[in-house]
Amino acid sequence: MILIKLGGSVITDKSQYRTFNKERVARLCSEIKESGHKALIVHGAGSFGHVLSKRHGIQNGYVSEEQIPAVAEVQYDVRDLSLMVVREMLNVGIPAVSVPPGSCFVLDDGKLVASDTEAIERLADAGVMPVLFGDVLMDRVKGFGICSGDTFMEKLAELFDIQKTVFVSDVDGLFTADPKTDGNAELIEVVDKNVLENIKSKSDIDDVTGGIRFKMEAMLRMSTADRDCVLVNGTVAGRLGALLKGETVISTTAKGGIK
Ligand code: IP8
Repeated sequence: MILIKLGGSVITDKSQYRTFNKERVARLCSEIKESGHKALIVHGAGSFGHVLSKRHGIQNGYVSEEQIPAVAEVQYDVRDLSLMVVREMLNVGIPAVSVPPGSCFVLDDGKLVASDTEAIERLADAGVMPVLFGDVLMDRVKGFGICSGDTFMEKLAELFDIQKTVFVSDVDGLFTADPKTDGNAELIEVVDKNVLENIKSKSDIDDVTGGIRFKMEAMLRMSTADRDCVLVNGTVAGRLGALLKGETVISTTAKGGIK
């Protein structure tokens, strides 16, 4: 089984509150279906989650009563988004169900507590793919907080037998610098422990490099000796499908784990 995160930047317009990219999601679902792989899908929140969460400081936990209606609004919005994603999956013949993490799990001082995963496991075993997403979760210490889809990727990779994890984003992969502003930026095709060490040991680490290091670490954490983690651009038609079919595409692959 392949574990795929459809990033919020791909499935929504992140700059416009609640803007769903229906055509793109439909295309990505077709590419997944046509690959013939069984896929477990997680998706990001994009402009359905980040705009209001930021405005009301949801990620900081409870500060004032004023945040409570926003907690409900954000949960409504990401559920709405998830149903739209699942509709596109159903349309191409992938049996899937949206599983709102905020209704199943809690946080403990920002850390995910997902002790009861039986429903998710039984759904997947039956072939009805559970779709998790970045959501607002109640927090035992802070009242509430945000749990990113990336955290659920890590959880699902522990629970299921996953051959490959794929992050579908709006960039071609990880670069040595920001390709939008630096003409010398080069695509990093393969990331392993040594590449990470190399980046870490650079004395002139700037913000961009720091960002790359953080992403590399996250991707390496998701990779193991026998499971790669790939970052691929989902805005380019056919690229995810080609990757899933085993073709070589423009992307960054993390290999070998972090330890
Ligand atoms: O887009 C964030 O999830 P992500 C969830 O996967 C919210 O990082 C509610 C902002």
